[in-house]
Amino acid sequence: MTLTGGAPFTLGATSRLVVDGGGEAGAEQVAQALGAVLRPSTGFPLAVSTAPSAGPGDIHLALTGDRATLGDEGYELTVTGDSVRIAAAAPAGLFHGVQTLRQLLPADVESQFILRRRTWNVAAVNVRDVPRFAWRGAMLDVARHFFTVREVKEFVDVLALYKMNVLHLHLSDDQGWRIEIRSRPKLAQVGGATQVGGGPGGYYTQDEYADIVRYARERYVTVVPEIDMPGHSNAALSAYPELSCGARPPGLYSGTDVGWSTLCVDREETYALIDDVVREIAALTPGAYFHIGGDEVEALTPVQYAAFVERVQGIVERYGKRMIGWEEIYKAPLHPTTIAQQWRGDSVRAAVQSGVRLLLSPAKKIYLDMKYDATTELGLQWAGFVDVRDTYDWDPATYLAGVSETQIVGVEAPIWSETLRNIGAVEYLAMPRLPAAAEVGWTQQSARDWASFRERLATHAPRWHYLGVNYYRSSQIPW
Ligand code: TNX
Repeated sequence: MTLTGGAPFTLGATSRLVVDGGGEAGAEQVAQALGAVLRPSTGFPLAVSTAPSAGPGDIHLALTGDRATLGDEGYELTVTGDSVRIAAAAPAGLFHGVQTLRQLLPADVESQFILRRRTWNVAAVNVRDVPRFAWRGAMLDVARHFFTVREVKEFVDVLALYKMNVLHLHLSDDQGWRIEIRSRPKLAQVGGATQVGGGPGGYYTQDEYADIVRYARERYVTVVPEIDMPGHSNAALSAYPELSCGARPPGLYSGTDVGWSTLCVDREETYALIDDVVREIAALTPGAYFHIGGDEVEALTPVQYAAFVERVQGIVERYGKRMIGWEEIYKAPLHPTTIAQQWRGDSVRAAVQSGVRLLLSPAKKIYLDMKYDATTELGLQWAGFVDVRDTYDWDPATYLAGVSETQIVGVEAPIWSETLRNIGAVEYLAMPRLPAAAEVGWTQQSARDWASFRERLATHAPRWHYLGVNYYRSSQIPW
């Protein structure tokens, strides 16, 4: 980024959003999205135009960026006294450029009410911005507590604001099954009927899930669905008890113990059910990945576990998806297209040796369900306290001995919801650590600096106030 020192750009009543997208629908949608952000606060009409030339006062979105240097997600932003120009090779890059433009405008731009006397200036600047990692995600556990479609969309809005591009939905666990499976209706109807603490739970119909996927996609966020197996499966077993061969009889569970449940891996019926589930969810999911969980299985032998994971990898691939699983899956023979999601870090080197790539979610750094400090009421603390600096101040490329940058697909911040009963509680733990995780995923290590980050982060609080996003006022940040 270079501040050129020239006169600032001023958005005005006659400014237009001019799209040079070669007829590509995505580019025009990004312009509409920008208009939707700018119109309520400025009160300007900001007409979207596909006229060939942008004039003074216009914001110009152009798909003329160089794909070789910008990829699909990078962008160039040029602000002069005359105009704003965002260039990218693909709509995703334009969308990211738009998020940066939002941040360069005064925080008041996020207001839902017209602020007529405000001046809408943007400093003259040249930005060239390309993500470090391809996978920059957050996981929302909708199984321990259920979150409504509206709540999930609010969460997607926050991801999009920080250029995160993956929403991993943890759709099943011991306490709840959260997605309709038409060939196995009891999974959701019976298995979705409770949550931690015994509330009503809930589940997404397939149409609702598709709606979430579409909403996320419009914001360049890919949904990765997770069905946790063979453990964390009590909700499924309470719906279909015949698939259990465990010591503990399945029934709805609203506690928070882990490790005790498992599908009966030696029965063919189990794989028939998994086939139905993977087939239906894969058909609703445009993204390339299907997450099979695979974590914390204490009720199987290592041989049983490995054979199960290998067989499920085949099912996932039969339905056109690549498998991802929590790091324990390295114990099975994996294909190089499979991803292991590191979280404890004690075992993943073996996975890398088999050619598998890693998604990094080290609990001590980016488990956003950990308490900030001893006074935090929400959250857990098994991995220790995690304040903003812990989430920010580490380098994925050097974090694990024997694992280098090329073996890492990216970083993901999980939010487990044992203690989180609504999206306001999720936001309290996510913010302000989620923007820290986003920068770990986006920005080259050489350009990252805690002293700068904390100053920049502080300026976002007024934006969160306007957006209605809850957050924790960490004492590490000069708010
Ligand atoms: C471990 S991380 C789990 C989850 C819990 C979480 C709480 C992982 C793969 N499994 O079942 O919700 O800790 O922090």
